[in-house]
Amino acid sequence: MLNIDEAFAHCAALSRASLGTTAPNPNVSAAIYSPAGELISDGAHDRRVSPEHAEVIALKSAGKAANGATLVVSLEPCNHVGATGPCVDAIIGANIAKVIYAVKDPNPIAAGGAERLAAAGITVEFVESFMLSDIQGAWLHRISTGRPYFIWKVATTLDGFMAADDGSSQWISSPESRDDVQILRSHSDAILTGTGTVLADNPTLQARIDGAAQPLRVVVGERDIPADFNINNEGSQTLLLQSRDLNKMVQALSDRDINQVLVEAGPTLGTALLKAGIIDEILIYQAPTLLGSGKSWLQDLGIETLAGAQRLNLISSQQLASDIKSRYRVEKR
Ligand code: AOF
Ligand code: ZN
Repeated sequence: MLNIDEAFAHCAALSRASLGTTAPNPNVSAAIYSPAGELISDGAHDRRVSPEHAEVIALKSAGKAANGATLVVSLEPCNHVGATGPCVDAIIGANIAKVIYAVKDPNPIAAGGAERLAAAGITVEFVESFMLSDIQGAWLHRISTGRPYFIWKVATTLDGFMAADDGSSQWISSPESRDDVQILRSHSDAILTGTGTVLADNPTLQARIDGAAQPLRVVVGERDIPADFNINNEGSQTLLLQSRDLNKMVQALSDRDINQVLVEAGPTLGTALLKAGIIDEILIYQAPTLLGSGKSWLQDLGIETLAGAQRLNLISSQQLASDIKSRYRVEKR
């Protein structure tokens, strides 16, 4: 018997491996199981390899074994001709008996796949998965709002400081948290920062992982960056916006069909983005240290009373060595 939790975990692992490689498309993965519940084949969309959709990759690799089998897929199969033909046609042609999908396709041009499959006599089941929708969360956000998903990443002491009074700030979080940030960078399509951070820290803003997808580096602010700064090195592209207009920045990144933007900025730019309603998620690595005073990661939000507090919704919380990594969805005001 097919174990759907195991099948979804299998798809999640495949999708995670191609995060950051699929924009403007979603991180779809698919697995094909025999009637006895054994894995026959799988596939994940990866634009570094081909424009083929996950379902088609899995079907091709299953060959005749797809006859009468069950297809588990993280997104509703598409019903349109785009870069490739409709997946629904390939599924029907392969004589798949049952399709289980985890997220409904909100993309109007591709939707309607489930009905087409059912009309062709295939058993179709929608089994909602938070895990698989979270993995495709940035894309789902972009498709439904027309804008990228912005994650503001911060590393703080337990009492909420990102630097001591003398300005020292390096290595607040543990090596494990810092490795996690490298993965997060490679899973993002762009990294956003300000000229102030670039001039102060001279960061590379690349994912220091061999063979990883490298995000576009985006710098906002009016100050000039000298040509020999790390941000201008080779290996990934840099977009210097030479402006403080945050709405223009959002437009520029929306126009590039970017799914996920990782904000690695200081408190001034981060707070401005939050106040402008641009931040969708705050990701905090909290280290078990106390400073008592120092530089807060957040500036004045103009809130005077508790009733006016900016609310957040906890998505997940996890221990990374001695740190706590928490992801919060920002409630729109
Ligand atoms: C993907 N990969 O594995 C699946 C997708 O531009 P196209 O023709 O590649 O179509 C993209 C749309 O197809 C996408 O927005 C989504 O609605 C649907 N499914 N897309 O890139 C996949 N299954
Ligand atoms: Zn498709």
